Amino acid sequence: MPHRLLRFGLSKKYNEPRMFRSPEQLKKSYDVVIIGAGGHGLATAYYLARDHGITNVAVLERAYIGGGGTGRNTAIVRANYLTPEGVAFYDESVRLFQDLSADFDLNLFYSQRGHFTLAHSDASLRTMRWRAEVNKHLGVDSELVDTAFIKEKCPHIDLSCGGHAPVMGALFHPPGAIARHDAVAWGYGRGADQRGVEIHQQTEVTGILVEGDKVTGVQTNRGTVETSKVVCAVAGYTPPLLEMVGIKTPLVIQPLQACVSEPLKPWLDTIIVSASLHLYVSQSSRGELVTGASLDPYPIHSTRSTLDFVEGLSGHLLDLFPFLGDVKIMRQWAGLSDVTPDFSPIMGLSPVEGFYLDAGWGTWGFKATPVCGKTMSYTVAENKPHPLIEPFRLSRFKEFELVGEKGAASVGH
Ligand code: PYC
Repeated sequence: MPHRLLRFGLSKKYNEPRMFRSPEQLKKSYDVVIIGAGGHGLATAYYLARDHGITNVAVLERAYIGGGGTGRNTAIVRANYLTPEGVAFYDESVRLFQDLSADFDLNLFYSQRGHFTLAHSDASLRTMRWRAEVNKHLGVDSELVDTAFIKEKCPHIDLSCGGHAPVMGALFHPPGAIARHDAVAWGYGRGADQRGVEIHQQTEVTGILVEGDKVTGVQTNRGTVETSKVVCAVAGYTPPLLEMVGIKTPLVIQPLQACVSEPLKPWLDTIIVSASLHLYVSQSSRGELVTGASLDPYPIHSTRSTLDFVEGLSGHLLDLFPFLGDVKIMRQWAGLSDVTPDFSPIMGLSPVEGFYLDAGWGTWGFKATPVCGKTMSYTVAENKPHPLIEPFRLSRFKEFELVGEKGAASVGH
């Protein structure tokens, strides 16, 4: 149990300290400026300070900590990807997640549940078998399971799926987990702050200064700072920042919607995903069903959620769990996903010296948070790509070296 709980929960002597400071002014210069105080930006700052001793770092956030993709996802953690590059990368993330509550001394409600990706057709069974084999080859625990096994682990499921798309089997990934997403950002933020990193909220980047082809500073609505290293970690807000430095990428921004139900008594221990039904669902530690669907099928910069989405999603949820008919949806929202053509991220160095990219997260930014922090901090400190992210370099698009990961998407986007 985190010691803080005992110290601050049981004694009047201690006031709970603030998670991080809010410095009043920007300094004249920083060794590194990170744009975006979501999980990725804060994790990069944390590991820069903790592992590389680089603490003269500012994290700039136009709104508030964790208010973008970090607070808008469905908090699923897994490593059962399709490509060897993706499996190795997300496996490291799962490993880091497993120790994070202890690292932070903060309860992230990390809960290992087991992750089922249901197959409703021969074609999808074939993909699940393929993923299971790649996973096992790389030491990741995944296997193809039959319907009896699914029913044993998730007794409430209707495997006939309303009679129109019977479940034929599944990819089962025991390490699949959920976590409290906001707390991940707070933990990284607090840890970075404690090591001297400055977090500046409500600080919008309005320009990036480049001389020759080198970064020299950042302009903000609160003044200009000098720096020779800038990390761009803003997910759905990436394209306007890239325009400031003249970098072109094939990113497209699409909304991804999700919702939660009213709290229910615990009944769903596992994470259930169906690509054919465009659905993923888990039950949080508060009892809410946390569920979502595919990307909205059009590029638009909006975080509004729609009635269409809840209607479609509820129909599919009822196909698998018909007894949920009277359950109320309490909240719904959308996040902005920066989607690449091969569904792998864009990470590492860029054509502008000192400008580092952490982008292209599409629908799996949350689960990559710790490994992004680890690999981006290494890349910035050493000015060379960490081996785990080398395949995700921007130049792969012109080199025709794509890392096709779409087959590992939870749902059919
Ligand atoms: O890839 O696990 C996933 C996921 C869930 C929600 C969005 N993506």
